[in-house]
Amino acid sequence: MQMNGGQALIKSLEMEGVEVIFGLPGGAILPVYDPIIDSPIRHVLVRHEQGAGHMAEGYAHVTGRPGVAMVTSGPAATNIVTPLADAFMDSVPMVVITGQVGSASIGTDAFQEVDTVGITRSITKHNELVTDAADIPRVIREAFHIATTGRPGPVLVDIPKDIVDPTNPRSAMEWYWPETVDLPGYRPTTVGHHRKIREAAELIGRSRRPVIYAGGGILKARAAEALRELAELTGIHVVTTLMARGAFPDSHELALGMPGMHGTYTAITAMQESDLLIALGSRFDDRVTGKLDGFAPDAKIIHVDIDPAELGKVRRPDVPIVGDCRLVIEELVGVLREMGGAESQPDRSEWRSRISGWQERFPLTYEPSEPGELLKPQYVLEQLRDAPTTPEDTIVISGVGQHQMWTSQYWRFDHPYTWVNSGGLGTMGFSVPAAIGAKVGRPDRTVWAIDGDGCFQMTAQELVTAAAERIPVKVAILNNAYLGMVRQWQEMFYEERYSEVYLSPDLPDYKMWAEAMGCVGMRVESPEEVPAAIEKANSINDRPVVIDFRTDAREKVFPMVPAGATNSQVVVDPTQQGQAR
Ligand SMILES: Cc1ncc(C[n+]2csc(CCOP(=O)(O)OP(=O)(O)O)c2C)c(N)n1
Repeated sequence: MQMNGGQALIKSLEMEGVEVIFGLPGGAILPVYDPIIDSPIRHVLVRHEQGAGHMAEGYAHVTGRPGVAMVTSGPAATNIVTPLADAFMDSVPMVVITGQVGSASIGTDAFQEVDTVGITRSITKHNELVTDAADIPRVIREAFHIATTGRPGPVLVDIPKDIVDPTNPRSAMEWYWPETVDLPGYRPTTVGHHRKIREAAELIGRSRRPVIYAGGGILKARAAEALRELAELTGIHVVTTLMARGAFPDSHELALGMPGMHGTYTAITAMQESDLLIALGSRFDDRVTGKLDGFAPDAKIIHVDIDPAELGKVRRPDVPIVGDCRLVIEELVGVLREMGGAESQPDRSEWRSRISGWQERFPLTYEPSEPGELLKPQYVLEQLRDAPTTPEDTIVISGVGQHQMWTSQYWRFDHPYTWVNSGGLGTMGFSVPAAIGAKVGRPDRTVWAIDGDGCFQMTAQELVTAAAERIPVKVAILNNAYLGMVRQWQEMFYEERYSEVYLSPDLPDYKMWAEAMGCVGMRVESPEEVPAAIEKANSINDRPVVIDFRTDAREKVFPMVPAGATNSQVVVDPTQQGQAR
């Protein structure tokens, strides 16, 4: 069948099962926008291309399917650079299509020309400038294959206007759909090495103080059940990194919560004192290890990752295993069972009692506000989490800053794919658009974005998109009138010299702003008002809701491992500082 390149592009997306594209048109991509009118694919028209990228990410986080964004050339392409970098750091499967100026104009500084593949080379898993309309189906097929296999990540396809423009003979092509993908040199290893898996099982059997260090790779590999089986079979406690929250239920007796700079005391300390770290789909991020020299000095390392480049990148593993986390864990469980299962595990009662001692002495804590004082952000989160109208499997999305750390700490994640967050890049402005994408992917779920007032101001305009498209997300702004996380560092490390962090609680007026964008807006100032506001927000399902919670700016996130310190130097909440460690 004869087609033009634009039609072939949309048809290729249909063939890939794409149900939604997040994007915004412009000159160079216009010919691809035209056939969308005749396609069953839904298009969500964003207000800024950064929003399109984060929506695609949010969609991918909660569905496991690749998110798709489409934008035009030049400034549109540069606007989506941040989401690409974000998705690259957090291994989020995403396909971004950018328009490009016509082939003959490339390199001439034509209107709205940028070197998109050049700019995005180091922040995409793969990117490609298509030069021939006939290549479009193959390139799209390969893009989805690369984005979703092995270590997932963003793939960018740059499309010059002439090869999609029906008025240009260069766009004419004969439609085909490649049955297979042939990419010599790209063959991710999914099955782990049997001998290494056996070595890992033996190491586990000899360890007295092991900890499972679960990372985001568990979620990417759909390995949450396998992880649980491994933990229960061996009785080994699990820490879940910021990216892995939800991969192991927080209510489980073996759950230690989040490790790292703002992790729980017990997760940090158990890793630090362990004799074996079973790192599963985790990457020894500096926010987890603290000062590397002093990190978990006595621990042997089993490191499982689908990406061979991760093994030994930061810390040399004793047992490196390249493979898909789910497949490797399942095989490891099988080997452990053969070796005698739970009965053959050593007596670790002393380790368990040390862990429970830390849990008793150093739980997460904060001082509730006195009547008449401002709200505590942790209190707001507890109320939101425990409200009878908040479903237990609510999807929670955060921005970046103190509110992100409190949300990760105080929410109780008992289900995988309920926590969406910008971990690696730490992108302010992530939460509102990511929440919109998540709600599009899971319209059956309640979706709450917990945002900071600073973050909210970066991408709030996407609530216009949400209102226009009837995507009823809920946003809780923890409005402390500051760039709170930066303020915390200035307070602790710059002698309270608060340079350029004050934002004002009232400017903008968040309630009016929300209403102007077609949302329901509310403001909450005292603890007594909190439950009713949450109940009202949970009951609204025909439009977005924004609650401006006025919170206490003096509140700091604890525990904290100061930058440059080792994890043994974790600073606990002031009320716990006298406790014996
Ligand atoms: C795009 C971007 N710019 C700057 C930063 C640096 N940064 C990290 S947290 C933070 C403050 C966030 O403030 P707010 O959204 O109000 O959240 P809070 O910390 O008060 O909860 C800043 C500026 C960043 N992470 N991302």
